[in-house]
Amino acid sequence: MDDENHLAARLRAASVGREQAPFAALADGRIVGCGGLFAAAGRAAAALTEAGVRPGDRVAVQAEKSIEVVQLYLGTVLAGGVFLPLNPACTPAETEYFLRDAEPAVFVCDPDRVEALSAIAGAAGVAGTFTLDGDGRGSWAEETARHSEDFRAVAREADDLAAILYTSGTTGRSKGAMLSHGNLVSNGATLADCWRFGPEDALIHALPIFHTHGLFVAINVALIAGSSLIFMPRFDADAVLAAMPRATAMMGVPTFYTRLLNHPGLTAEAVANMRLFVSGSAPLPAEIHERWRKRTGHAILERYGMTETGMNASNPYDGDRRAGTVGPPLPGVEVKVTDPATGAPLPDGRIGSIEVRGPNVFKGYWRMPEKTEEDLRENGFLITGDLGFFDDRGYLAIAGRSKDVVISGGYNVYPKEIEALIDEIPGVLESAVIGLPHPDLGEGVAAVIVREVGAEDPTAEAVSEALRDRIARYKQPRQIHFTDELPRNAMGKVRKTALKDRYGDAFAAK
Ligand code: MLC
Ligand code: AMP
Repeated sequence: MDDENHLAARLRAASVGREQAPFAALADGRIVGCGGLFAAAGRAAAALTEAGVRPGDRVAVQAEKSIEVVQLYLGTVLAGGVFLPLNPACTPAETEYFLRDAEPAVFVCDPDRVEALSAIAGAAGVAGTFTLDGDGRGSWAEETARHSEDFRAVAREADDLAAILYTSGTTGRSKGAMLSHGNLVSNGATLADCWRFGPEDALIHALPIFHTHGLFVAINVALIAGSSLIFMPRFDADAVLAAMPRATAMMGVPTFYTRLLNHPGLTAEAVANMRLFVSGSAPLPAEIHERWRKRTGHAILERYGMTETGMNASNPYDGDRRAGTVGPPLPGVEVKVTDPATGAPLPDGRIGSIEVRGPNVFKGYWRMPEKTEEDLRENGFLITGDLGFFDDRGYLAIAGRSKDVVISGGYNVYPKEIEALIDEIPGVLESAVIGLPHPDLGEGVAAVIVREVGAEDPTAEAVSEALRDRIARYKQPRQIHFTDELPRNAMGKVRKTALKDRYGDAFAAK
């Protein structure tokens, strides 16, 4: 019945005739079946339509992780809307920007925040604001319960938008990456196939669901393959280990693997039922890969992607999974390494700019044609902002980033955004925000601040206080250093590598 909705048809196909099969085992013991999942999605779609969502309208959701959010995602797809998930850790000011920029028809948020956010949503022109808490309760739940599950999917083609995911930018404002039905179908199907997902699989899902990794890589792959999820509210090493005897696969950021290695319960016996561990969103240190292999007998499969493209490259399911590489390009995806100055392709072994083309590459940035033009070449190649090279076997290795970004526990933090806020604090002359090696998070956010001449304020505490309500917690510097002067190159640009060298072991030393 959703034949004409490109993404919905693909996400539901494996459930047809398997309505009783489990889709998600929840932390409270409830099991949501495939039939129940799509029945709830149908009700959500009907409720969205009644609330005024028309094809192409955005549905913004800023709620704690719950299966109801997954149902709302699917309901949005069925209704022909554009799903717009937001991190619940965002401050009201950050949320206001997203709502004003995306102009959603409907906004669903946590009941605890509705007072602060409904005025903002109203001012941004949102027609309907509803609530949903981490237990699936709230006005949105009441709204959907009134509707029938029999919803005829709205027709949507491969080129139509299915989602907008905001990614911060190296220069100023966050950009909404526009993903089409075709982008999500092609990437989900390719990954399900390459990683051999099928109805026998139970995937440990401990990632947040407002990003590509937890939402599209994990959930779309599971749906397309007819696999089930062991659905956890967040990552907790004890809970993940306890689930492993019932699970066959896990997808995680490197911090998951670092933390599990620090847990005495991680043994070869504990993972005996598991067939696959996937890592991505940040570099997996080769040392972690090696320790994992020794301890469990499994080679973690590392892959590489980004919000704008979904996944681009993956180590093989069969064959050598090489530590420190992200494997060959995925089938149907072209990856090339180019000279950053000229755009000319470089020979294998040379480090250059990573560019990507394929059915997975997004449609551009929402209402920012000039930004789209900067990154997306006319020939369809996206300049990722990552640096890398192909090794002797055609495996891509990520060597660094040309974009100024810190990846902390799998979350991207853009220094520019934080520097601008620090520079506004009285007594601050200038600042530089950098990522330093962090034993748990991969990189930790640190700020280096130059006070105005003669000033003894602000203190580190005062800087933290000034940032507290302005940016999400994960973006806030975990270390603040003061210096007399920032090192600069001949062009006057701050030499962040020099600062990284200077403060390099600051987190390790703690
Ligand atoms: C939480 N905190 C973080 C943080 N996560 N700080 C820095 N970096 C992070 N990643 C803060 C909290 O605000 C809190 O602050 C304190 O740290 C402890 O919070 P917590 O809730 O106990 O943290 P925890 O649950 O342990 O979270 C850590 C984590 C989580 C690594 C498990 O961040 C996580 O699940 N990350 C995954 C991110 C992800 O999915 N990325 C994919 C992006 S898509 P305080 O002060 O209140 O104590 C993408 C494309 C691709 O990149 O290729 O996949
Ligand atoms: P995001 O913009 O949040 O989607 O993050 C995407 C970025 O994460 C990429 O551009 C890379 O910099 C980084 N990334 C994702 N996977 C890997 C990986 N396996 N190794 C290194 N970096 C990665």
